[in-house]
Amino acid sequence: MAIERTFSMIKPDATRRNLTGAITKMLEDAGLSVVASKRVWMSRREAEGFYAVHKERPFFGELVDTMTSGPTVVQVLQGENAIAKNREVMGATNPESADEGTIRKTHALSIGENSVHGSDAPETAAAEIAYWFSDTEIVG
Ligand code: RTP
Ligand code: MG
Repeated sequence: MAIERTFSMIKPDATRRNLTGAITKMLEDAGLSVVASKRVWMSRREAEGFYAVHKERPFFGELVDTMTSGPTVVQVLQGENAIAKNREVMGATNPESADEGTIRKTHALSIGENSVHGSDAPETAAAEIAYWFSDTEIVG
């Protein structure tokens, strides 16, 4: 199986509750390695650009408000099948539907404050990594 990289975020609802370490441990315990990591307080412009694909959705304004409400930890994760594995560990978007043992079931507050983000495909992973990191910031 191929070694992949994916982009992950620990969202403001989670950094605010001091869950950066607990969530990172769940990712690492699943076999994913953190090969880049930094804490950012994103501007509205950065959040709108990152989530541009959702700009016509009714929840877009709320999403940007939430993502600019505090610090986010942006990370690049590396491992076998990293994109799918990360999404498995994250659990469903709505924590009420997420499986037991997933990050969202364990820690998320609501569909909006759902603690983590993870890329959904190789193309989005590459674009999202490049949005937040330069090549020299990623150390595999
Ligand atoms: P993500 O992109 O954050 O990893 O999560 P996802 O694929 O499971 O969810 P997606 O459909 O891409 O939506 C992106 C984020 O928007 C927020 N959202 N709010 N209020 C709502 O109905 C609603 N729907 C989505 C969530 O925080 C979701 O993670
Ligand atoms: Mg998504």
